[in-house]
Order: sequence, then C-alpha cells, then structure tokens
Amino acid sequence: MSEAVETRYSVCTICDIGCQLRTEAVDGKVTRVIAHDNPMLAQNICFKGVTAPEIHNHKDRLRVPLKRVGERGEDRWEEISYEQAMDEIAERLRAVVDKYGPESFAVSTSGWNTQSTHSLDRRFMNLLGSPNWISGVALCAGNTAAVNRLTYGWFPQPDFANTKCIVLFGHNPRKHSWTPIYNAINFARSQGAKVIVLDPRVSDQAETADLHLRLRAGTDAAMCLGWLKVIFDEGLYDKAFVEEYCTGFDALQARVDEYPLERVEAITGVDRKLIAEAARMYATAEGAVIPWTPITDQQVSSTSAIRLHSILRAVTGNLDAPGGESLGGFNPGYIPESELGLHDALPLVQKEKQLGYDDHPAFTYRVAEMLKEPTERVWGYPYADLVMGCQMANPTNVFRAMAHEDPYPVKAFFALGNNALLSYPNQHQILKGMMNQELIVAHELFMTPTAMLADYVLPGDVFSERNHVADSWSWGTRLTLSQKAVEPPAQASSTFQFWRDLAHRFGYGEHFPWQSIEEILDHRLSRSGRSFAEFEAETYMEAPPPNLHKYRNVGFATPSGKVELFSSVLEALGFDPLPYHREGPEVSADYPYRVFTGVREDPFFQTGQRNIESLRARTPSPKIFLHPEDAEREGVQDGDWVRLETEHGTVTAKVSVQASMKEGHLRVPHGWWYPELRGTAELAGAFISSDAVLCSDDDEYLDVEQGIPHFKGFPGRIVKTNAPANMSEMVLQG
Ligand SMILES: Nc1nc2c(c(=O)[nH]1)N[C@H]1C(S)=C(S)[C@@H](COP(=O)(O)OP(=O)(O)OC[C@H]3O[C@@H](n4cnc5c(=O)[nH]c(N)nc54)[C@H](O)[C@@H]3O)O[C@H]1N2
Ligand SMILES: Nc1nc2c(c(=O)[nH]1)N[C@H]1C(S)=C(S)[C@@H](COP(=O)(O)OP(=O)(O)OC[C@H]3O[C@@H](n4cnc5c(=O)[nH]c(N)nc54)[C@H](O)[C@@H]3O)O[C@H]1N2
Ligand code: SF4
Ligand SMILES: [Mo]
Repeated sequence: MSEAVETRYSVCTICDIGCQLRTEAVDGKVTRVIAHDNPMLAQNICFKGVTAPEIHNHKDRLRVPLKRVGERGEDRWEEISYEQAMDEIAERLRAVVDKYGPESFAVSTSGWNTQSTHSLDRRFMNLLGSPNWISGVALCAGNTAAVNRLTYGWFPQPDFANTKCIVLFGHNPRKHSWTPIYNAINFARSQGAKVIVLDPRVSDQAETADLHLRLRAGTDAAMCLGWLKVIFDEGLYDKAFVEEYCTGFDALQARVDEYPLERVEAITGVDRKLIAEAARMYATAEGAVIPWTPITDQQVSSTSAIRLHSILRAVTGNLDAPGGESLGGFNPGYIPESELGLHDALPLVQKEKQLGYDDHPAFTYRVAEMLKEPTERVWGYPYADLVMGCQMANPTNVFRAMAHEDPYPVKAFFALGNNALLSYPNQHQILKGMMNQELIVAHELFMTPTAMLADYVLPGDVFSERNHVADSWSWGTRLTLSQKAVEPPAQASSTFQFWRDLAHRFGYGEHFPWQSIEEILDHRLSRSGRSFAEFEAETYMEAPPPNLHKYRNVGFATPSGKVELFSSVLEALGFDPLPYHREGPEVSADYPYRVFTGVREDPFFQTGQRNIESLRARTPSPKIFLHPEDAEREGVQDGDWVRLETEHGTVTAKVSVQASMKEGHLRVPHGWWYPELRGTAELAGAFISSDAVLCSDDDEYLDVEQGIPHFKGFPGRIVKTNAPANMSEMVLQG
C-alpha cells in the first residue's frame, strides 16, 4: 500500500522571485515539487524549483550546529547543541559590543531566502544599537527601491497584464530564470505589447524583441538621457501631468539638452535613428513599462540611471496608470516589516554611525530620515522597507571597517542565508575583514565558503519546513501563502527562531513575545482580524485590486509631495540633483576589454547549488563568453582555460565563443566556487572563479551617491592558461 501523499502550497525560495507551487510529502519527507493547480499560476515553475526535494534532502545539508575547532577558515568543527551554540553566541556578542560598542556588530543577509525573519534582525539590531545591516539587495532591487523613492516616494510595479510596451534594460528573464516575469512578458506580447531590449549582446529577450539597441556596457544613463531628449524635443511627454505633479522640469530639460543624440550615439555606440525610434515607441505606447533591472543597480552611474527610469515613467504618464507602473503601498491587512523592524528604537546618534551614512547615503538611514514625514503621510508608516533596501549600511564601507577598523572597528559579523564572501565587490577585502573578526556566525543550509570562515554555523530550515505569508517584500500588496509540509531537522532553526532566541538572551523578551512563526503570523495578520489558521483555510493568495492615481488625493511621498525630477533630497545631501552620465574606468592597451560580471546561469541561483548533482550536470564549469573575432585575436577557442585579469584580481574559467557577444566585451558569470574541492582547495576554491574578486571598490569604481560597485564594463584582459589544480573530470570535460 502506498503512503498518503500530503500536498501543500509553498512559495519556492530557491530563487528570489518566489513562485507559489505545491510540495508533496510522504512520511515526513518532501518527495516532489509540482506546478500550481490554478492554471494561471501553473507555468510559474522552473527546473530549480522542481529540484527542491533533492536540495532539501541532500546529504550535505547542514543538520547540526557546528563550532569551529581549527583556525578560522580551516573548516574543522565539533558538533554542539542548538542551546549551547545560542548561549555561546550571545555571550561572545555581548563581549564584542561591550568592548567596541553596538555599531561593531554587522549583519549580512538576504531576506527572500531566509523568508522567516520578519525583520526581527533589524528589530534586534535596533534595540541593541547597531545600524550596520547589509544585504545583497544593495546590488539588486533593494537599492533600486531606495533610489525610486527619491523621485516619487515608492517603488512601482509594472502592469504586465495591460501594457503595450516593455523596455528591458539588459534584464533577461527566461524560462528558467525568473520564470513568472518571463511568462508575464510572453503574455503581454500575446496581447500585442512591443518589446524593446537594450543589451550589448544578443540576449534571449533580444532575439525576439521588436527593437534591440546594442549599447556599450555601462552607458544606460546616457541612453535614457537620449530618450528624454527625443521625448522633450518632439513634445511626446504628458504635459498636463508634468505641470501639475512634477517639480524641476525646466532644470531637467536644460540637463537633457546637454545630451544631443550625436553625443548619446558617441557614448553608447547605438545609431541615433534607432535611439529616437525606441524613445518614440516607448513614449507613444498606450501604457508602457520599464521593469526593474539589476543592470542599473550595478554601475558607476547607477543612481542616475535608476532615477532616469523613474523620470521616464513619470513624464510619459505611465506612473500609477493602467498598462504602466503602479504605486501599490503596503497591504492594509498585514503588518509590514517596516513596522516590525522598530526603526524608531534606534537613536539618531547610532543611525548617524551607520557605515556609508556620510559618504554614500542614498539607501542609508540618512535618506530614510529625510523621507519619514512624507512616507508616513502617504503610506501610513514612517519607514518603508521596500525589498528590504531603504535603510541599509553600505556593504563596502562595512567590509572596510571590518578589515581596517576605519572609521571604527566592526568585530562581530553574522551572515544569514547569504554567502557574503562571494556576494559583494572586492572579495579580497571581505576575506581580510572576516579574518579580522572576533565572532562570525553563519546561518546556512550548506557549508559555503562564508560559513567555513565562521565560529558557529547554524543549520537553517527550508521553505517546505516553515509557514509563511509572503508580501512581495513589501513592494506589492499581494499576500501569498507558504505552508509547512514537513518538520525541519531537530537542531535546525528558522531565522525567526534564531533572532527570537538571541533577543531573549539579551533581555529583549518583551519585544519578542512570539513563541513560534505561527504566532508572529497571527500578529501580522491581526490587522485584518484573522489568524494564520484562518488565512490558510480561506485562501492561498490574496491581491487587493489596484488603486491607481492615488497621488491625486494624497500626493507623492517626497518632501515636496510631487514627482521630483530635480531631487530635493540629493540637493540637500550635496549631490547633483539632476541625472547625468558618468564614464566608468577606461579600457587601455593593457586592459583592452570591457568586462561585465554577474550573469545568471539557469541551473543555479547566485552562488548556490553547485553541489546539487542534477543541476551542476547542466553547467559543470564556469564560462567566460567572448565574440569570435576577439577569440581569434586572442588565439583561444571553446573549452580553453583562460585567466581573466583586471587591475584588481583574476578569475580562471573556460572560454565559450559566442557570436551573440558584443565585440570588445567579456562576460563573466556570478558566484562560482567548487563545493567538491572542500578539503583540497582553500575555502572550496572560492578565489578561483568568483566574479567578486575582479571588481574594485576604489572610488572610480563606485557610484557616488550609493557607493555600489561598477559591474558593467570595467577594463580587463584574458590570458590563456592551464586548468586550475584539482579539477574533477566533470569540470574538465564540462
Ligand atoms: N536561473 C537563475 N535565474 C535568476 C538568478 C539566478 O541566479 N539564476 N538570479 C535572479 C536575480 S537575483 C537577478 S538580480 C536576476 C538578474 O538577471 P538578469 O536581469 O537577466 O541579469 P543578467 O543575467 O546579469 O544579465 C542580463 C543581461 O544584461 C546584459 N548587460 C550586461 N551589461 C549591460 C549594461 O551595461 N547595460 C545593459 N543594458 N545590459 C547589459 C547582459 O548581456 C545580459 O544579457 O536574475 C534572477 N534570475
Ligand atoms: N560579486 C557579485 N555580487 C553580487 C551579485 C553579482 O552579480 N556579483 N549579485 C547581487 C544580487 S543581484 C543579488 S540578488 C545578491 C544575492 O545574494 P544572496 O541572496 O545572498 O544569494 P546566494 O548566493 O544565493 O546566497 C544565499 C545563501 O543562502 C542559503 N540559503 C538559501 N535558502 C536559505 C534558507 O532558507 N535559510 C538559510 N539559513 N539559508 C538559506 C544558500 O545556501 C546560499 O548560500 O547578490 C548580489 N551580489
Ligand atoms: S523561478 Fe524557479 S527557482 Fe525561482 S522561485 Fe520559481 S520555481 Fe523557484
Ligand atoms: Mo538580484
């Protein structure tokens, strides 16, 4: 007789787009992940999601807390109990804080993976007095959200269902990469939407696009200024909206006039006729969207490029309009993380110590405090934690403080669901910083290079082992149910449990009254008078209808209450209040190629899954992509090993020659390490092929306002080499 199959709705967290699908469990073990039973949602599943049982039941999954017994990074451990680990962590963190102050404690995390946190990390840190919370979202949608707020006080979401034009600045969703966005784009196309792709290479999306602009990497801001030039000169903007709802139009127009199309063509390398055609197509569509893209999160002109996307939306009348992009606000029936984080509990004097506050403030508390009043007025909460990204410390400043104790020492570092060593620029400095810590804690599923550097490694739970109600990272109003299907390993913990238990050991029990995830979900749902059990019984997904054009009644959550084309916040901070193009570091005879890093590969999410056999078999080794003409000049061909060198570091990987690449550019994937080299190569080969070693965090490589790195088009060269030592047959052949 076969065992009973238990089926639950789950939000997949293998990647961060969070498809709702179903898990099947037999006898306490997840056996299958299958598509949704709602046909509208059934396509939102990729082969990584299907692999979840292999990941969750993997033999290498961490199941018991570990305490370091060897030198830091030596990867020698003893098993201890969860209680002992938490007691010792609390005691040692207390000692660091007593000695160096609460700001000496930094946390790096990625909340979509550690879906169970409920902002209790911020809550704990705010009660303790530390502002130094960082995340990979600083190079992703988190910093985009923060910069969008400067222009109109929120981070809008595209209305794919009704749009007539989609503009993809590099963003390249595929069947197995951000599947729901890929499906939404395909749906919009089937309804007649046009697609414009801006990408140096012929990406998957570019292959089928109506227009493809092959701009030089790192020139997105200049491209947008060119679009605005056409839109203003040809009167293609929404004059009534601009007059009534925007500030700074004349100043913006004067700035845009500095970018005639000849200049934009010279900067971007795209024919001016094509630039004008694309600008017209976007501006005249009956509803057009520029979906979020990571490409403009990671450039020296990032703040300007993100602001330019915001400005394009606003001046073309696509803001909070059907077929355009909506300003959703918080779900009124669910307590948002913005409230749970207790940001008001952190005294201003500690906020001012946030690393990055002085020199790169755009997503720090400095701006969050300036936006408090308008945010409360429009959205009902003083702090908006959109995609977690609106009051972060600057990662580079944090690693500098860890490595060099400048401007003050950071001596305790916790990484939760975040492979920090490989997930920011300048991996060398991150390592130095970690080696200089008195306490490192990693909360992980697998023994990553970051975890290998820890004093304590705590095993985490996974999505099939915990209940959750996802609120699209407070970016949207939709609530999505994720149900526990099986029990976690006995000594594993959720990040909710971790922060709760640490807080109780610090005497903050009254601020952490919840005993379980279900209790905090009850609390969060209480605003709509429901318990978690009631919610779960009622629905698997809830989306209040969009409430467009709200600004007509309440204005925008900016200091002026208008869309700030000329940013009063940037002006007050001493930055250029208008967007501009800035060149990244130039190529030279020594470093003749423009390198872009960060490319996503279908089988992996970021630095993960290199140890999952069925996924790794799809892409066994890291590849550097280049154009056939460049390959010929360099005398390399498919499968050769090369060193990609920059002034800052070296990555070794195999060559893949692709006609789709743009001449003079090199493309490097993100996040490679070699779990199979654990024990034979230092930190499981974390310094062999990881893109984070390549990119500098010197000033010329950083966006000024945010201090985030330039991953798109920095100088590099390649040199033919031999395969690195110890590589397996799989890597050599693959
Ligand atoms: N399978 C899988 N899917 C994923 C992820 C994953 O790790 N694996 N990660 C998810 C996450 S967190 C993110 S952020 C997204 C990112 O995913 P995407 O948005 O697709 O980003 P990339 O793959 O880095 O690059 C997209 C394109 O940008 C182009 N490009 C490079 N430089 C520039 C430039 O300067 N300007 C412009 N306009 N284009 C440029 C590249 O040629 C490439 O085709 O993917 C998500 N989806
Ligand atoms: N150098 C460089 N840095 C980058 C980027 C880049 O392209 N290059 N991309 C940036 C972008 S766009 C993003 S989105 C971020 C992504 O940064 P992260 O979201 O941190 O990405 P991952 O590398 O997948 O690290 C997540 C880790 O969490 C673990 N994990 C997964 N689920 C759980 C869980 O439920 N509980 C616990 N405890 N752990 C879990 C995984 O095993 C994995 O090691 O990185 C950014 N940083
Ligand atoms: S796209 Fe794939 S990995 Fe990402 S959430 Fe959906 S099913 Fe999971
Ligand atoms: Mo990302």
